[in-house]
Amino acid sequence: MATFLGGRVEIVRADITTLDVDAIVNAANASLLGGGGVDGAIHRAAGPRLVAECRTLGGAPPGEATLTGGYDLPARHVIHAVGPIWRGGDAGEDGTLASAYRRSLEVAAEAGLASVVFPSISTGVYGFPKERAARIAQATIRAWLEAHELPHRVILCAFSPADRDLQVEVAREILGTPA
Ligand code: AR6
Repeated sequence: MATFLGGRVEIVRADITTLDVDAIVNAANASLLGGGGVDGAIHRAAGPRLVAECRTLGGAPPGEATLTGGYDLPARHVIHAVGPIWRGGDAGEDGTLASAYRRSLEVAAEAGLASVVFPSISTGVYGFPKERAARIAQATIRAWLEAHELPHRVILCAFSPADRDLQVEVAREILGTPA
């Protein structure tokens, strides 16, 4: 585990569905009705009551984030963030990805949540380049934390050791040296 920004940001390698926090962020699609990747894993672990709640939401556009319960997950809530599909980089993907992180943090703060975990949104099925995504994620989180008290703790959850090393490398470059 690496921590930085005064201990408010951590980088861990884990299956996000196992983490006991106030909210895990889901890399959802615009239907908010589930899919593959981390979305599929979260829905499997949360049980059928999650998709039942999601059906009441009516979907969300890319860059948005929506709060639901966590049901059978150890996490109390799920924040469903819709990232951009990578189309080569000239279709506003960077701004949409930053918005997905920022809106997730806004939703968490509005709900009074202290601890939030993010997967690397859009870097799987949606094809966003991983290093570029890590820079956007970390810069957006830093800017948010500089201006807001909540959440107290933000965790970047990498699914593979290589993804974890990449996040630590990016943190070293742009945010100062992680412990
Ligand atoms: N824990 C943590 N991270 C994970 C896990 C897990 N259990 N499983 C995968 N990842 P992706 P996207 C990582 O494809 O690119 C779905 O079908 C994975 O290694 O899950 O935003 C949705 O319904 C990668 O780094 O999401 C959408 O249609 C990251 O999570 C679409 O995929 C994101 O990969 C969204 O695509």
